[in-house]
Amino acid sequence: MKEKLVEQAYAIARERYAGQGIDTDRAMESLQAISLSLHCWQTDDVTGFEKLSGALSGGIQATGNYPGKARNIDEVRMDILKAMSLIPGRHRLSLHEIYGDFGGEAVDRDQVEPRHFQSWIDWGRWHGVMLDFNSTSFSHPKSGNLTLSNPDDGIRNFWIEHTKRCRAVADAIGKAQGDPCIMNIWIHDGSKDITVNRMKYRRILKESLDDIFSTEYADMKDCLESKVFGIGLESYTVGSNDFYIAYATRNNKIVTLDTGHFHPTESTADKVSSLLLFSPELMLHVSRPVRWDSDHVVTMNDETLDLCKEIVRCDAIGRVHVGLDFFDASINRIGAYVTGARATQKCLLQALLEPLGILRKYESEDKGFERLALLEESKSMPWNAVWDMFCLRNGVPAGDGFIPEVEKYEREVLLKRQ
Ligand code: RNT
Ligand code: ZN
Repeated sequence: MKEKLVEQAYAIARERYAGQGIDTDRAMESLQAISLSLHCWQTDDVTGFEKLSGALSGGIQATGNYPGKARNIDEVRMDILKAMSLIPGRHRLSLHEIYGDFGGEAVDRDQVEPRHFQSWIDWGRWHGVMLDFNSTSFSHPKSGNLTLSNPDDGIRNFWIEHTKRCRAVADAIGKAQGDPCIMNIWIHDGSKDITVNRMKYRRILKESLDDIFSTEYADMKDCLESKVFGIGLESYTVGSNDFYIAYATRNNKIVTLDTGHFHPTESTADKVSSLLLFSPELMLHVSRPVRWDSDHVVTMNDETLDLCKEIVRCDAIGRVHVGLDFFDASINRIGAYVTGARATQKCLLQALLEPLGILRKYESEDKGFERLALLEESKSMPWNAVWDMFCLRNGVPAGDGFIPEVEKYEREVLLKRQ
């Protein structure tokens, strides 16, 4: 898009927002300060670099066979940097344990050490990318249906050891980057059919977590992610929403809300204020469920908009870690990152441009029609002109200008990977 056009449109938008008491430059500054935590696993359909890596398990699925999937650590890094070059702002990268730099060695999950992430730490420092972390309980011969909640001592202890080591890795990362590494724990544990032992597995999970968290770390933060069900584990999930909310509030841990992990008409946005009243921080996995937790690329839909608006309305930008979590193997994977990340940022920007002062005044005066009407009018305010200006100021393509860039990368890099 022509710079001149962006500037002209922005000048008009700034004036219109000023009429509602909104400073567009300040909104852009706030957006600039929000780092998304980009998930590394869209590059290669959640495969990772383990020597003996098996099929994706744990009730999650990446469907599609689009060419160009990253095959090794260098390709993942290259692809992430390409995606980041088309997303305005500075962003973090969230690694799963299976993306360690194992140098061709077979390093089992209970053997992982900070040194396996040294090259990531160096890479992050070199490129100015902060890292976050995830333990990996799926896609392993010992994954089965139960990991941390497994009554079998051998299997459970294996996963306890894995998760403990992951926390040590996260702490080492956090220390090295001088900023806490946010570590997420999601386990798939559950049951395909009716269980008569709901309490038993949850009690074991509680005890495993108590053991895992018995070490205090200064440079990492723990997050716990629930979900409703996984494929092949439809009847029961040990780590349910209730379980983790109770556990996290009692133990000062952070809850991760994945937007694909609730019943289809349940609002993730509505959960933000409740959690923030009892916990200082919150972690998000922004995703797009289509009929199930399908992990489609995030779009600027009502759910994502509502969620972002809620963060701003709660005045909680600094308390919420915004991670992305989608993996679509049926389209260009770099394009998937750029589209999903930009959609999330567009939602955040619209939230920051909301005329909250006026809306709240209407509400306090019981002016329901006026509140509704202004909310409706806000939808067609020229936020897109502010977005284009934000891109311009960040030196990334405005509008759809990133599409040819992704296509060029596909031609020159991705298609040569066959
Ligand atoms: C799965 C969870 C989890 C994973 C990643 C790979 O349903 O959303 O966050 O997507 O850990
Ligand atoms: Zn998730």
